[in-house]
Amino acid sequence: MSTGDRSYAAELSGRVSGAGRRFAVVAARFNGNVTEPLLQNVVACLTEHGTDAKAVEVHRVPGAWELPQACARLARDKRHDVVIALGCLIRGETAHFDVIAHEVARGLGAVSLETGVPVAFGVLTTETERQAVERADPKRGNKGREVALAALEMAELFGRLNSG
Ligand code: RBF
Repeated sequence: MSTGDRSYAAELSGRVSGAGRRFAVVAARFNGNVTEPLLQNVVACLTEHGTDAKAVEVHRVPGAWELPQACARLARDKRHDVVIALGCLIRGETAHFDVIAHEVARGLGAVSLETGVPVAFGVLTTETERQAVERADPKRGNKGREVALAALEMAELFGRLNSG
């Protein structure tokens, strides 16, 4: 596994089921050469694990800054088991990188805690574009697959907890 021992992907892959689950995916258009492969691999992983393709709702926002806003709107509706946020911030190219990255992470966490709907965090923060492209690449970092597996696990956990 290219993501190393710290990753949960190998443990979860093929062992979590998306059957009957509903997901919303919000992808930032900014750095689309990174976020589009992330999106494709999220959708592929969800459907490979039994999620109906029609139960995966995809939305796009201009940039990472808008992710918490759109995720909050979707999570409040309570129509999805998990909301998945996808974006890419590159330090070398982004003025105020630390401020934006921190605010996006804080905002997405707040959405989940305030709505009770899990939000999966698929926002890459890298030093260079090359690192970001590598992490999104299905043959290398495959972070899209990783975030989808986290979403599947959280859907199962909350499904169990919500049904008492
Ligand atoms: N959005 C991203 O998703 N990734 C970025 O690296 C990024 N860098 C930005 C750098 C600057 C200086 C500005 C002004 C915006 C950037 N954005 C980026 C877009 C941001 O998330 C948002 O879409 C816009 O600021 C409009 O609200």
